[in-house]
Amino acid sequence: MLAAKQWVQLFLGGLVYYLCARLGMLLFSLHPSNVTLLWLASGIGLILVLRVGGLALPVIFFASLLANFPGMRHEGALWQSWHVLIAAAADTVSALVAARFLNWQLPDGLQRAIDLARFSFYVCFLPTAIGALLIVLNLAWGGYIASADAPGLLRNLILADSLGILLIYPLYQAWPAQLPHGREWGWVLAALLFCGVLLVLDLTGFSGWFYFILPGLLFLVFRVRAGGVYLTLLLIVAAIVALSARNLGPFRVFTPEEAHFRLLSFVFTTTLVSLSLALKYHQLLQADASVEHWHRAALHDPLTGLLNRGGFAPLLASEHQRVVRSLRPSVLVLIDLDHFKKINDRYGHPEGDRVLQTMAQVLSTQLRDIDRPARVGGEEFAILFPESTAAQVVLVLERVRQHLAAHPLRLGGEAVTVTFSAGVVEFAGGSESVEQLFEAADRSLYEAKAGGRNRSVTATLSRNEKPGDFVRAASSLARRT
Ligand code: GH3
Ligand code: MG
Ligand code: MG
Repeated sequence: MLAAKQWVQLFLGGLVYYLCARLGMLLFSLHPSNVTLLWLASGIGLILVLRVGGLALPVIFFASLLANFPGMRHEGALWQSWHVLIAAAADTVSALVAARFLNWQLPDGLQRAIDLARFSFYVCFLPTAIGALLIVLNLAWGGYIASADAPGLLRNLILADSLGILLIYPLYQAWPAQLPHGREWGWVLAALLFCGVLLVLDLTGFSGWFYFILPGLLFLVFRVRAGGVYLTLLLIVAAIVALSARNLGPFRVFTPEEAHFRLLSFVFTTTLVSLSLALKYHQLLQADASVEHWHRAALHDPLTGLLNRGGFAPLLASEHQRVVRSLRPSVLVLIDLDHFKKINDRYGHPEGDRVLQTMAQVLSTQLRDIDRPARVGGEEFAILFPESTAAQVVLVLERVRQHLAAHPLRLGGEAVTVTFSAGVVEFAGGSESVEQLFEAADRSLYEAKAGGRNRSVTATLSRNEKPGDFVRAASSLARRT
């Protein structure tokens, strides 16, 4: 059952639909052909279906029926009602199809510029083409139009109905959050005034100036919230179409001389608008790239290019969560270089930096692709080994040691072998927290240092005991100097 509020919406929606349809026939219809150039009712129909669902369909049908009736006055009363029924059904079907296609193709609505192509095709073109085809066939069959005029009418109906959706739906979506605020309304009024002046110029014979509404609108796009632009657009389009329907304004029949100026104004303003959009797009891309750059910089260590502590912590946290689900163990290792102060003291800080870079490089090349090393302190590294056991990782660390031993660094003309101590902790979905994992690895690292350095010590997390209660199994490895 619908709530009272929805019944009110349904009634008001039907009323607005009827008024928009009548407006289309009275203001935007060409004489004497009666072809409507702007059909805002299609946008209202789409919104009605989106808001109240299937119950909107009889309302649209009825409103369209009422609106169409006077426009299709014909000799035979029976024929008339038959054709008016089909026209109303066509309007109803296209509203339903537009709403279905919108939910299917763009469930979040029209959010990004890139969505506009899909929106134009699925929500504007296809549904209105179905409705327009029904209407044109119906009109041709009823003898309202000559069959030779049918293709032209079909084309105009599709455009007029699509335009209704293009003008109404974004405004609906922008309401009320994206409406202009405070001083932005001033820009909206200025833009409307600017367009009004151009229209008056056009009406007084200065034809062609009208195209300058394009850069005017573009200026507005970069000044006010989207809703202000949509509203301005709706008013301007309605004004142009209403004037043109009376062979007035910028699209009346004109002289060849006027045509040349019109051409120049058109290509000039189109160039200006396209250039401006391309520049804006370039600017957006640059802004994106810079955000990406700073984001990366915030999570990485500039000296080694490895993740820093801030980049490593969320990685460990998400692996910890994953392990809780999969129950396959992973390993956290903390590494601290041995007697690193001596290297700095003896060879200088820059050489010390070079040792850190080499260490990072060795870690990156000796580990699997899925293992993630990070520099979490001065000469401290953390490594996450997903889907591994402590025993496997201790062997990997041994391999790193052998590599370092086999490739001494040349510092100040001397060959120096760098060694490290490591604390290893395996976790497999126990009740320990990420902080407790770090603490456990840190304690094992301390033990490795105390035990003589250049070794790995494994901490075993006890599953049965309270979190934070660790049973440590020291697996010292043969020490090589
Ligand atoms: P231990 O075996 O007990 O770890 O001895 P250690 O000398 O390595 O002692 P400790 O870990 O306390 O010393 C770390 C040293 O690392 C101190 C600091 O000068 C140096 N260090 C920290 N960050 C950097 C850096 O970015 N570059 C260089 N070159 N040295 C750094
Ligand atoms: Mg240290
Ligand atoms: Mg150290």
